[in-house]
Formats: sequence, structure tokens, C-alpha cells
Amino acid sequence: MSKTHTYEFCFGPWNISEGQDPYGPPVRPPQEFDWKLGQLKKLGFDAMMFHDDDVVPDIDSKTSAQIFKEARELKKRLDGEGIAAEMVAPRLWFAPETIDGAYTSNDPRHRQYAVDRSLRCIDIAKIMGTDLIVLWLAREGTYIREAKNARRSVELLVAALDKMLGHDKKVRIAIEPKPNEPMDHAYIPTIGHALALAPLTRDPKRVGALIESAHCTLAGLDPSDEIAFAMAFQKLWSLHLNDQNGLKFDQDKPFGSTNLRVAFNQVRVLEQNKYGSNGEYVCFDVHPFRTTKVEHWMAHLDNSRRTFLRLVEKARSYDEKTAQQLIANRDYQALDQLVIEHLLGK
Ligand code: XLS
Ligand code: MG
Repeated sequence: MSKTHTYEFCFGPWNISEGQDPYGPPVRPPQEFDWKLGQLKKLGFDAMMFHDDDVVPDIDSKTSAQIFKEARELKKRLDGEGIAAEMVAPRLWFAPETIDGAYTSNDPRHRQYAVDRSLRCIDIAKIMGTDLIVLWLAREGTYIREAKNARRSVELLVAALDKMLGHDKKVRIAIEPKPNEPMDHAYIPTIGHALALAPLTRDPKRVGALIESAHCTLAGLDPSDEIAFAMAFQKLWSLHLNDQNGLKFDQDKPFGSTNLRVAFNQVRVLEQNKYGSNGEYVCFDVHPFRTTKVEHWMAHLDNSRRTFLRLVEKARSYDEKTAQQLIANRDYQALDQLVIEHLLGK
């Protein structure tokens, strides 16, 4: 395992959230984008991730010319600050046209809206200097099974991917699976589902995946196994590290907050497979707790990176030799304790 491998870090403007949940108002005042960029710089992160309407607010009310102008202006500001745009993701879950899904909506006009917005998102990504589009397929699923035809939905997803791949010969699409919320069941719940879509498209090598730790937990899966699976296909093009306490609402807790051992295993598998050696970033898709005071607003991001880096040390100092002997002797009882005591610092 290389001891010199280094990582680059990023987060998105939505990760500095105002603390609103479905049962109450915001608890921190909204901030301008420039303030958020300033905070990212201050923390020493390397890149920012974007939704299309993070780049161009109120995107649906603007002309293409206006959209591209604003994107170019933002790119100039980012260049001036030395910050890269990691990816751009079409936000296909707030518009009235996406109430019943986007690419899989039952209304053909709404499906067209989703595709048009995705193609424009690709144009924006190009201006922002990234070839990576992230698709979190938020509403591609159902609340009740009978509402949509599941097989047709897969075909609609492939058709949408084909349009995107055809629109720009360089663009790469990373699908971010999540099993539920806001839907009862999503059509692409796991990394296996995401990667299985690729060969159905016109250019399988440009369809890959993004893994979010919490989304794996919500699917009842171990995030480190999901990471390893995607990396076995050379398809892990981005990563949203965070944490999640069991099967409940999407919590986006700081990395390692709930389960340090699960976090350790994610870092270990990233180390073993040299994640980042093709320029992939470690992104933290984390949110401050609702209770967080304004003066502690950035702690969840700084802490996530600190925990990550401490776990890199732990992965590098893990006693592989003893572990291999225990594995050879099938003494998993002792192996279990080896890991626990290593994490405890003994
Ligand atoms: C939501 C997703 C979202 C994506 C980007 O659960 O994690 O934030 O990462 O569209
Ligand atoms: Mg995410």
C-alpha cells in the first residue's frame, strides 16, 4: 500500500445548509455563493461540486445565452481563486415538471423537460471545465408500484443517457444510486444497478458511478463493498463520503460520525485501490446538524476531512502481516479484535 498517495477534497454549496428540515424553518441565515466559496478556500479544499442551478440560479427562467454568460463568469471567478469545478449535476427534483419523476415521468412533455435540462447541464459543465456529470436519479421511482412500468422506466433511463452521451462526445456520466427518499422505491438503488445500465447505452465506457456512503447504508449494504465493486470495474468516478445511522431519513452526517469502523473500511478500500490516481476527488456530502450555531457552521466539513485523514493513517499503519496470519488460521475472532484495538489506538 503506497504511503505517499494523496487525496484532493471537495464539497458543494448545498453542504453549507441552513438547517431546515420538514418540520421547521431554517436555523441559519442564507448565505451568498461568494461567502460559500470563501469558506471552501479558507478550509483549503481543492474543488467544488455544482448543481446546474448552483452555477446559474433560477436556471429555468433564463435564456441559453444568459445561462452560458453566467456560467462563464463563474468559471472566471473560480479560476481566479484556483478552485476547480468537480462536476455538474442537473437538479431534476424541484421543478413542477419533475413531480412525477424526470426521465421516467409518465408525461412525455415532462420527460422532454428533463432531457433538455440535462443537455444544457452538459453545456454548462463544459464551460466549467469538467467532463463529469452526476445523476442522482431522485424521483426515478414510484410511491406505488402500479404507477409506472418498471421495465419501461429502465428503457427510458437508457434513452435519456443515450441522448446525453450523444450530445457531447467527451462527457462522462456518474450515476449516484440511492434506494429511497424521496421515492418509496428508486429504480436504481445500488451501484450494481447503476453499472448494469452502462452496457445498455450507446457508449458504456462513459457511464460510471458515484458512491455515497449513506445511500449504501440505506440500501442495507456496506459502503466499502460498494466502493470495491465499482473500483473493480474502474467505474468509481466520484465519491460522497458521509454517515448514516441506520434505516431512516437521509442524514448526511459527518464522515465517521456513526460508525468509525465502517468509515475505516471505506478508507482502507480506497487506499488499496488507489482511489484518486486518475484525478478523482474525495467529496463530503455532509450537512451541519440542525442545532449547529452560525459560528460552528463549517465544522462538519473540516471534521470529515480530519477524520478521513486520520483513517488514512490508520489504514496505512494497520498490521497487515498479523492480519494475514490470522486470516490464514481462520482466526477471525482475533482479527476482529485486531481491528478494534487498532482503531482504539492500542
Ligand atoms: C442527495 C444527493 C445529492 C447529490 C447531488 O441525496 O446526495 O446531494 O449528491 O445531486
Ligand atoms: Mg450525494
